[in-house]
Amino acid sequence: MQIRKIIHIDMDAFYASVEQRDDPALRGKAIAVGGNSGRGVVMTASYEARKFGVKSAMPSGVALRLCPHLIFVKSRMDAYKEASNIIRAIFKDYTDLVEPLSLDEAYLDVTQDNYNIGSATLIAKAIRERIFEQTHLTASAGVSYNKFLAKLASDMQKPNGQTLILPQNALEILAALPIEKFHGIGKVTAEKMHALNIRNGQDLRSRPLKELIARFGKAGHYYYNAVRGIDEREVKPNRIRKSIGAETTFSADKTSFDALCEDIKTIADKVYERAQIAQMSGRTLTLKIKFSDFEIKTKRVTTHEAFNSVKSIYETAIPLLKSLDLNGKSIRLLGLSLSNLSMNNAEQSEQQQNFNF
Ligand code: TTP
Ligand code: MG
Repeated sequence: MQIRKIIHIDMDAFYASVEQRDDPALRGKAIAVGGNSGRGVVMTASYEARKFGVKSAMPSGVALRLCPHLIFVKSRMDAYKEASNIIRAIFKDYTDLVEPLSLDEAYLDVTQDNYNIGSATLIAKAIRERIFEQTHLTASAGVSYNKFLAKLASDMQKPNGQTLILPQNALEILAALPIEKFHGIGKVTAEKMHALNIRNGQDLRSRPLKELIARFGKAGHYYYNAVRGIDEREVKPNRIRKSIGAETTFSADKTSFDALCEDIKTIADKVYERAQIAQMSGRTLTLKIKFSDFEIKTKRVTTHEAFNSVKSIYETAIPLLKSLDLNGKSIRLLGLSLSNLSMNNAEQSEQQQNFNF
């Protein structure tokens, strides 16, 4: 098997850097992106603020106590998305195997790059230079032979740095690594490990697979491999979603219009829930019906405004169902989907983002 070449790129103090770029008065200052009202939290802090201990997810009140001259800046999701689109286009230029993890970071598999450059180190350098030219923002990169190590490496010389972890150095680096720095080991697991006297990679490596699985379930297997520098996870390019839908195949075919309306309600609920999770809404609603003889009919409608409630989906779906000539034919499947999708507005995605971190 060929050794893979993986790059992990992560922008430096991303939201804060965008704010400092766009407002010269903020440059060189301790700033935090986020609200400083009662329940506000710091989304990210500039490196000047980090010196005082200000960090992501910290309540704003705590941050102000640590750094009284901290300047709070309201987030501007659109500006971050714009920068994110630019960096993603740069990544795609070098390889199709790009897996974004969030707006500001992605894995790239450059085992075979589009330009036949052949060196992941050179590619990472070129990408960082292009990012700076096109966005005036800096990025750090990690280069290694798997995702786990590439991600670890990108954090080792932040900001504006690049680190290579070669197979022959991986074990030594991992042995010395504090357990809470392992990607995939959260706060709770780290505490559990501390209680078991596992404090660094070396401690973790001394534990048998059986014990790790018994203590941590499936994740135990991942930890066991990761600490040995083994991580076979592929770089998976995210597909662009074209539609969000749900459908039901009935256990017994149905003919009653009223019964079908009830089902539509349940399906509309499901579709709306999925759209919420994806933070997307669509302007086209499609109803799909499969008859008992497997004939399929669809009917769709496109509206000016996106469907933003279960009610709007349901109330549009019912006339669609009516307009299909059912003629008492029995139906085995009913489905609804939204297409013509767009991302929900900035504030909503922002809230969602905070949950995700
Ligand atoms: P990160 O890459 O984790 O952080 P960062 O880019 O600000 O800093 P670093 O130089 O250490 O990489 O996250 C990227 C952006 O995601 C960050 O700028 C703001 C946002 N974010 C939140 O909104 N809440 C959070 O808890 C975290 C960690 C990040
Ligand atoms: Mg970052």
